[in-house]
Amino acid sequence: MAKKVLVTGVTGQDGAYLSKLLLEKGYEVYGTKRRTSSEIAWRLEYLGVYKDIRFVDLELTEPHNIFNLVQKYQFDEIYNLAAQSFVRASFDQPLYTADVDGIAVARFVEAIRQTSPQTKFYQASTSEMFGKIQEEKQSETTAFYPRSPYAVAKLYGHWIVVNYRESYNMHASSGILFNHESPLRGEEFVTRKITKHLAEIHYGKRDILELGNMDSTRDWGFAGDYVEGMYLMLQQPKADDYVLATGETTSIRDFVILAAKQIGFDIEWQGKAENEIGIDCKSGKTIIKINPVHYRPAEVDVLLGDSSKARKILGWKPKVGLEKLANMMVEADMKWAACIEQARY
Ligand code: NAP
Ligand code: F7E
Repeated sequence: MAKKVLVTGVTGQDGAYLSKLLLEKGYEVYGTKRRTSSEIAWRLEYLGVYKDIRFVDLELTEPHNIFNLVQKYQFDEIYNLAAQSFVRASFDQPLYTADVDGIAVARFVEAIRQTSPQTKFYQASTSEMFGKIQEEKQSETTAFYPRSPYAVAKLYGHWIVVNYRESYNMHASSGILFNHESPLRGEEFVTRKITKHLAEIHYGKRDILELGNMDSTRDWGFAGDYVEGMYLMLQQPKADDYVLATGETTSIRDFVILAAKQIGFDIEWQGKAENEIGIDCKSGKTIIKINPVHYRPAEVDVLLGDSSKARKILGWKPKVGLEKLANMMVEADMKWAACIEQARY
């Protein structure tokens, strides 16, 4: 009989890639949607799996939604990917973020403990928990120092998973994933914003790409690689926590240069801080400006992951490097921008 799996947040980037992987492995995939979800289909349709998902309603802030779902379906595995995942927004919605990204995790593990103890659980933890980094390369043993309400909420989710595993011997694992991107990345996140806006500028459909702090650096991988790591975590005899990362870190500015080059722009930077601009040398036009509205009250300056444990125990490693990742995103956004009425705007 096919294994039954629940993917919360199936309409998001990781949910789409993970559900495709699990369907290929023969799972019966249940995916959650909210009544308020506006465009539930586009990522799943892009990957050609929409029709294969069994949709169930779930609003994470409703405690009984989680309890009823866990009890009713007796899943073999649950991947909890649903979250308010935008760090900047968490500064404006700290309590909502705490509920969705923190307390809801406790609702899941408690529902599993009470009603479906055989269910294996994956929690989507994050490198944002390292925040103001305490070691040059961050691993499972690095101390956390969260720098946003998002990271604080995720830290609660992370520790409640550890606590339930240790208290009740549950198969509950936490993946501490560094940034991972794709053509399906939400438009509010910086890599996708860059590839999308530059593609629109190329086709004359936008004048300026506005950014915030270009000096922070991130360890960016490809989402398709990272969902394989999630799956591998739940196939282990014992649950544990694992970092997934590429081991390379790149500044926002360098990602802009990389994507711009792939589109055919040649950027020259002028000015400093809020007055910095990026000029396309070929056209002489200013196409990048700083808008301080994108600055965060507290920034995570550098993230650089050490995923040796996952590489050794799970046999996991990322296959797609940054140049190829940027290229995948640029190609998709160039297609969408060229044909704007079909694009996701
Ligand atoms: P995403 O694209 O923003 O997707 C988030 C998903 O959560 C969407 O399906 C969204 O549903 C759902 N959701 C949000 N609030 C909800 C609520 N109150 N009730 C039910 N569902 C809700 O995120 P992602 O990039 O795929 O990331 C997946 C998970 O990994 C998240 O937990 C994120 O925090 C974590 N993470 C991501 C990264 C990364 O670099 N991508 C790195 C580390 C950890 P709607 O479609 O209805 O909005
Ligand atoms: O920002 C800077 C910004 O929003 C990256 C989420 O998936 O990964 C993601 O969180 C950096 C920050 O991702 C803009 O200040 C400059 O330093 O793409 P981001 P994030 O905050 O790292 C982690 C691992 C998660 O868990 C999260 O769920 O880019 N930046 N200018 C900008 N960022 C945005 N969004 N927009 C700008 O205009």
